[in-house]
Amino acid sequence: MITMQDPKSNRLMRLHAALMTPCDAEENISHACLRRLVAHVKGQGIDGFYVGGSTGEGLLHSVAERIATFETVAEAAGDSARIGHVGAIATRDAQVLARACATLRYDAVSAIPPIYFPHGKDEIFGYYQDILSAAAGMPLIIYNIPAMSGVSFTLEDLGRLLELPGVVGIKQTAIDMYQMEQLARAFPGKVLLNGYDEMLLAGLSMGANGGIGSTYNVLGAAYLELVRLQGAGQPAAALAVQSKCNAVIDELVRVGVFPGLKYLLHRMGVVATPVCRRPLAILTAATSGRLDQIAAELAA
Ligand code: MN9
Repeated sequence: MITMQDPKSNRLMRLHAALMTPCDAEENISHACLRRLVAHVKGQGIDGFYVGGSTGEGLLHSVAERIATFETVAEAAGDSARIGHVGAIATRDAQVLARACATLRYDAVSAIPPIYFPHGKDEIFGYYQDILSAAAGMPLIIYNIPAMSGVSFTLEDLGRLLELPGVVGIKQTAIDMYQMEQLARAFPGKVLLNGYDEMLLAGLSMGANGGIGSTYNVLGAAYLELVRLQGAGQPAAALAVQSKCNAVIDELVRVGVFPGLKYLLHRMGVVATPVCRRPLAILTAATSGRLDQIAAELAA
């Protein structure tokens, strides 16, 4: 187990894989492959799971499917930390999901802001309060991802959210490293998780005390090494590891990150198909760029 910057070692202040959700050829969730993937991620030393987020295609699943995924990961993850992503377009769905995570003894829940409708900030705060009240006692991590949610939180907005009883931290998926540092400075006890893997080193340097990432599914050991090197005061060596990871991320971004990761895991023999739930793409040998070669290198 790694200890991040906080010596008290909060269970949430670590690297969590934004877990993919494997599918069979008909786009149904494959729970057998999901268990295999959890074991694969743990085998790399990663002992935290963020379940049903963007990477997990949670928003493309029904509420019942999302709960079934939470259940399988609860069984498969052992002692690892578990955060359930419960964000939804409808508050009531998010509440049902939060209750399920509470029943399954997840460490925390997390949620994107409500999407599609252009809600005012008060409605968004109400949504988070409703999630907190649905699953009393569940710690909540705000998922700040302006590029995909369309919601831009100012530092003041995030501060207001962090003051709600039960809000323990933020998954900060934003390129604004200034805001990362401002959050770390203003809220030193809070869980601050870096969301863009390609900037993990920058995030840690600007005060993040952990991370959540899609590419931890395949590069988990490398990121753990990066964290170790950064903590040991070896920034140049940490940057070399970051650059190695980013060469893989460059290729994933070229073909589409989530379909690309599914394809990689498929080619590595971890999951049975490269299928994502539509409208996400399904990559083939013809559309997967250099991923066959990268899969062979990662599996070696
Ligand atoms: O959860 C992920 N965020 C998104 C974190 O996909 C929006 C990241 O892990 C990215 O996939 C990754 C590649 O850009 O940094």
